[in-house]
Amino acid sequence: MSKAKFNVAMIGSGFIANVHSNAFRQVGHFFDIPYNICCKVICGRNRAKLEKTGFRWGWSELETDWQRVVARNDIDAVDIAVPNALHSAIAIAAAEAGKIVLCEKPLASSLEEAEKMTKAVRRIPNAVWFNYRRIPAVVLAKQLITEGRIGQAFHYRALYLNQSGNDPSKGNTWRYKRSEAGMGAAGDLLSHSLDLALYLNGAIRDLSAMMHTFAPHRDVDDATLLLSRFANGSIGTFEASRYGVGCQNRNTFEVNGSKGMLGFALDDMNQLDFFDATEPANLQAGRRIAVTGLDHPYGKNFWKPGHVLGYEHPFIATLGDFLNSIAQQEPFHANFEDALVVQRVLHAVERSSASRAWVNVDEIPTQPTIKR
Ligand code: SOE
Repeated sequence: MSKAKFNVAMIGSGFIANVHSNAFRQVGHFFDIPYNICCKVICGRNRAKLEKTGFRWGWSELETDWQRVVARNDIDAVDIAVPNALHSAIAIAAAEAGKIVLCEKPLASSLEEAEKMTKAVRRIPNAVWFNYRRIPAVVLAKQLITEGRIGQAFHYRALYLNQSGNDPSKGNTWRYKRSEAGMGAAGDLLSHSLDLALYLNGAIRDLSAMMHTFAPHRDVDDATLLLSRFANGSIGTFEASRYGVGCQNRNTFEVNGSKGMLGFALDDMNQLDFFDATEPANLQAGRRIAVTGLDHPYGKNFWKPGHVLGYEHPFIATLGDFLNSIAQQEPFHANFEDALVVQRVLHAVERSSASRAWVNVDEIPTQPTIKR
């Protein structure tokens, strides 16, 4: 049966555009999708990067003007993989042109923009690339929590550390400029930890945060730490830093509950630690589950049991699930609404750090970003 053509436009040609391009190329090999994905046009400001990424992944056309791309009537979906401050203009224009919209995280460089974007896409399929939600070990953690295997949650603990901030060669890129990124480690790393916490442990009610910059003259946070209270009664600690020297991409979470504990580390992404406190005391011990079996999440999509996955596979799973949700007209997560909740928490983080006070996430006005 010939599949419907699905023409994709990618806005962006940097690191994450390569990861997304791989997902568009690979998704049909691992997921039964009713579409014939066509990597139609890639768009970027930097010609050399555009050609390199475009040719590497076999994009049919190169373009330097995103407005021309979203106006085309032969494009079904627009994928936004550019600096955060550009997300809103592109997403709103693509939505108004009736395109399906995928966007990198964080959704926007301010809460105000994120609200406008979410309003613009409310009638069209939309997705945000919170890729870590679809790591099989993370999906298994969600299943165990939903089944009540850890009981009432007491603590949620998250870390996201890398060492890019301490690298002078990196200091001048868009990620370190407020005008292009909106935030630093908070937008780039903490947003991932918050999305996972909201997915696994539910809503955050209030928080107290500290944003800190180590590099002189830098106008974004290098590190952000926060304490939080969740609606389910548990308490949380989060630390995100680009000065985690010794950590290349350390993304971890732990949950302690009345019946047990769960632990995950991206460094060991195919494993999940589970402690069952309902076992007889003399038999209790932590176990490390290899989440690569046929009965595990996505166990039938990728390789045979015991064959491990890498950083790129959750992106392929995100796309596979999104395309099938479009075909079946079913809701998809993480979408713009989910990312808006993350943006609201990030906004509360910024306000709490500036006021050095606890902030209730749902009571904060959507004022424009405040000066720290
Ligand atoms: C930061 O270095 C980064 O590339 C993030 O931007 C990504 O979102 C994360 O997945 C890996 O680290």
